[in-house]
Amino acid sequence: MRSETPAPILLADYTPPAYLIDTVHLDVDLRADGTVVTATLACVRNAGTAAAATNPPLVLDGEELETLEVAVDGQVLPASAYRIDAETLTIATVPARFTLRTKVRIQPDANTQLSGFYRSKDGYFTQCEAQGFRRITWFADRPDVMARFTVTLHADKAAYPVLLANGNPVGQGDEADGRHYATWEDPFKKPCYLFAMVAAKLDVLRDTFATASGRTVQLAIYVEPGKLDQCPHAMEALKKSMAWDERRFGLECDLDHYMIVAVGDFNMGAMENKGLNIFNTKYVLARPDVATDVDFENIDRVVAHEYFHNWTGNRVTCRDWFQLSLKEGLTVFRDQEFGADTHNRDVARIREVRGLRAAQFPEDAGPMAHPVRPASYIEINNFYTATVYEKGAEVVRMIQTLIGREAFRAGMDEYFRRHDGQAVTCDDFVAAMSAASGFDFTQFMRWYREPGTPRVTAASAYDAQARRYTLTFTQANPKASDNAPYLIPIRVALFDAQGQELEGHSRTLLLTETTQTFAFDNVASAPVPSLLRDFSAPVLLDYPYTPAELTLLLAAESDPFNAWEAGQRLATGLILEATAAIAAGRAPVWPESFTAAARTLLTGYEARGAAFVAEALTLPGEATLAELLDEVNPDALHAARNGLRRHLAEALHAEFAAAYAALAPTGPYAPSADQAGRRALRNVCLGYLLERDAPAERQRAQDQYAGADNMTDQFAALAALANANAAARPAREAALADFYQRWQGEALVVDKWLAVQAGSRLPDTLATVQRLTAHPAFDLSNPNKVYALLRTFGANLVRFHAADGSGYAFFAEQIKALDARNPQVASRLARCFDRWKKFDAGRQAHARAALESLRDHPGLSRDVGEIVMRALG
Ligand code: B3K
Ligand code: ZN
Repeated sequence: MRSETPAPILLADYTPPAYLIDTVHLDVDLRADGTVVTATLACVRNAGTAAAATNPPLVLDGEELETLEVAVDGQVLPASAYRIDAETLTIATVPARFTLRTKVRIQPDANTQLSGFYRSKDGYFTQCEAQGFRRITWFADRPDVMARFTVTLHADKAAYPVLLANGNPVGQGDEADGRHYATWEDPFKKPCYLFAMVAAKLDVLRDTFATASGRTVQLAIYVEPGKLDQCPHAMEALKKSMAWDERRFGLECDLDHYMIVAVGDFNMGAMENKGLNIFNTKYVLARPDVATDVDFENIDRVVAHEYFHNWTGNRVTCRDWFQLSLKEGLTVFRDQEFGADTHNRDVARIREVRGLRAAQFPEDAGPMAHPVRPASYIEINNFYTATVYEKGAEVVRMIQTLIGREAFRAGMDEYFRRHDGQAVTCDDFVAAMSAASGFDFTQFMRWYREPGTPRVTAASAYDAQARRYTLTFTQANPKASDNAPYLIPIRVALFDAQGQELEGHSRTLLLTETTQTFAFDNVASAPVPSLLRDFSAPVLLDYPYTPAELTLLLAAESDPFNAWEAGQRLATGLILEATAAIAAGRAPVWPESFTAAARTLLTGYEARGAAFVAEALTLPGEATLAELLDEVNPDALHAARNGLRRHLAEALHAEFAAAYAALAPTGPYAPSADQAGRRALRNVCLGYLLERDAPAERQRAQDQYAGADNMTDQFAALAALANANAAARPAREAALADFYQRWQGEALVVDKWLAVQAGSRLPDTLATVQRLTAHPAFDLSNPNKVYALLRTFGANLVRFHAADGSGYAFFAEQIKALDARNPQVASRLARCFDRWKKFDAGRQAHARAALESLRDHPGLSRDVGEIVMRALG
């Protein structure tokens, strides 16, 4: 049993730092018995604080540091002059301005958490956000302490020829015993979470970028030796991002050197360290034969995201970690806009919302619900969430919707004019937007403050006599702290019965009351409303649409998001009805009108765009559907969704086959939006075709698998086979064996192989996953492998939530094993339990037992502890 629960950190408790640090000199000496870090800090009492007059003690953060020496102004302190405990170094008396020198030894080879300075295959790397810098040296590890850093690294030259840190190289040379050194100087003040250093053996791809003002930035991407041919796409993405940020926001790169280093062991996607981004290899390496269209697009987005942080996050940073969405929500919004501009805007928005509904809405409805700006946390790493990132981006998007694109741009200019070089809050960002637009955001701030997804219910009335149409909206959010209404922008258009959009009636309604009515005059007949176009606010919207109205919108709506949404609503209604039917032992019914609508989409893909049709023919996912049910019967839901797929496959067999043939590739592969859209639709067709238990369909998938010249098509065929019914078993096993054989040397492709098996709907998936944990391809110390195999399984609704609790029990054991090495990754896995209370009593009993066994596990980390505690509630 845990002896104590750590106390939460509260936003309300924020106080400015007692001491600031102007400059930092780090001398980092890599040796076989550990790395010695000598830090020289120019410290000064923070005059602006109330405590300044009281001569407060100096308290610095540190974790797992072996302290060798502490000196103030050159005088080595006796041990009695300072105090060290598990997390802090305290020096009771220091002058108002002084130089602190500390010497510590750290053990990067033993650092399995991958936070701080750690070993990976090709050398040593860092990850400091949120609180990893304290694992390197004693420091005020908080984002409102910003310092100028100079770093000298010393290491064996043959083993670690590449020595990097933030900023500009200012010196390098050889040392005795085959060693060498390099010194880097970062001209910008930064919080220590943006610190990075690398000592490794890596290959490099170089390029340059000429900025709008005519400066030249040296670009470099460092990767594991032998992988240079997988770098050009990331380099192009970087240059595209740099040009886009100049065009759209007038933001130019402020650096002489911009480096990206790819590392195979990394807890998350990538990290925006100033001038020295460190990336998970997953978001750098790509070649058509090893990366899919989605991989290529994700690389564009992540490269852009980290680059955009250079302004939104680095030049202007967060005052404290509660403000995380200040940089993350804004930067996700920026990378979304970049993706929309450079790929396909229509499909980008659809995918964003699909992602939001699959991850953020469940989070907001579950035990981890928190505001975009949380008010408290136990472990900050648990708050790098879909709410802070994706809902945060929706909040920024709403600001743009409310004031318009031009005023939004002016607001960004104002934000940088006011706050360049500062550590600020979400209020500061919104105040700049308000100053630039004159818009009053007082009510809007509720979006930052409250957890939970608002539910908006709409009703309509038509008065033929007055030719007046009215829409009445009611809003509620049971998770909020009170009943006050949100400011919700709702984009609306009206359509006539023929599917013509009524001119002059497309508006953005500003819902500010709990219940509010909006009138449309001069409306000739009762219209069909299209509500929440482009998903103008992150809400759940209920309106009593008839299937006929939805079918009309699916066919006629020019806003691609709402056309897609109409289709999703139709499918959702059918699947939920079928789920209830199956649970009650009845056979589901599939109306002909739905099949007809799907047929129209499929045969009309040239006009509507293949990428859109691929999205429209993809049914809502099980996790998203589960949120709509009070009690989830995962087997019935699974059977219902697959039943509809099977029904479409039978009814539209000829159309799927024809589209599949017509969409065959005509030229060499390129990851362009157009080609990717065609491949996506063709592979959706393949998936449906394989729903039929026919040897010819299996053969089709096998042929595609064998003949594909790119990973997108090869993997789509493998995935279709991996999910195919019992009769396809031999074909499935053969393809899986071949795939592993072929790609076992490419770590990222092996991840796909693990994931496709863990996500499979086959009934024996748990046994497969258990077996794979012992396979040489799996490695509990590599986060990508853990995410591919275990998190994919945890997201496999029907298999993870098996009625006998076997999925839960297995998972709890894996989390325990992982927690001992890497609490951040373990904690992410623990989130798979979030929605356990949505299931029946039997499943709940099993889930509770698994969660309690975690809670009672000796030595459980603060990370997993917080998740488990909230889940058990
Ligand atoms: N800022 C990093 C995330 C750091 C996560 C720390 N647990 C990546 C990003 O959002 O760009
Ligand atoms: Zn980010």
